[in-house]
Amino acid sequence: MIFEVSVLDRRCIDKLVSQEVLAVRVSGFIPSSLALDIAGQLMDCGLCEQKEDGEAVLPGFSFDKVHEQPELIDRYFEQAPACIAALRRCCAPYLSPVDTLRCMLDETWPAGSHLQSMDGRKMLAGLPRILKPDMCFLARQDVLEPRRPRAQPMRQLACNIHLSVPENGGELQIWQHLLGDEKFDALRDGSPGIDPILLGEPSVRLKPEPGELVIFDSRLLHAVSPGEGSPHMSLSLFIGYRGETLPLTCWS
Ligand SMILES: O=C(O)CCC(=O)C(=O)O
Ligand SMILES: [Fe+2]
Repeated sequence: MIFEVSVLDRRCIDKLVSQEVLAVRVSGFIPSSLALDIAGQLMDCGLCEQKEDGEAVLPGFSFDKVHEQPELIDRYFEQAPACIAALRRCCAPYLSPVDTLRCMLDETWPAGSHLQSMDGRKMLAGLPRILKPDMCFLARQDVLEPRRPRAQPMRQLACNIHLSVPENGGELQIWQHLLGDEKFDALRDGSPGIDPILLGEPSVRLKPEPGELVIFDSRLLHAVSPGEGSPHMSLSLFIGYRGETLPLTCWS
């Protein structure tokens, strides 16, 4: 169910897209002390203001927001380069772990990996997320493709580089379900996601460590349980997979 490694390699992608595993854990993707330092810097840099839904936004926001509010599309693309630069600035003198991940994906995947563009414009990749104690992510499925009829068929993987984790709770839960829109909307009943209580036992439950990279198929229902103690901070992005001989792409 879970593939555990200490170095990212192509098997991590292969096993997820073939559904041999439901989650990949790359422990020590960055050293835990570095993860905690970067978490502190992101808190202090003043750019990480926290939204209601837990998304901490540098100048940018995730493309999901554009689906909800299509009038934001130009702003998304205008802010993308500034957002990538702001994350780099907040991590300095360290490298942004998102840049390290983007490089390693290119090195490990035979056809390479690059930043996703859409209609000739580069997307952003790498958004900090802060879940304060007691906040959770209700169960959701993240799917870019059906809302993009012209897009090539694609599998979407969620990547989270965990920086700081709560002492208790803050577990990622994954259910092996793909709900249709109607069923999903009925179960969420007006809230942004489904209450995990309604879904029964998840197939995967894992508690990330600082510095760990966790990757999973974002189309599967997933949630993060509320934490106690330190805030849960991570850097998140998606990987698009379109086949063995095609490049991977990254965006947030
Ligand atoms: O923090 C996590 O592990 C999950 C975040 C999430 O929902 C996602 O990356 O799509
Ligand atoms: Fe998600």
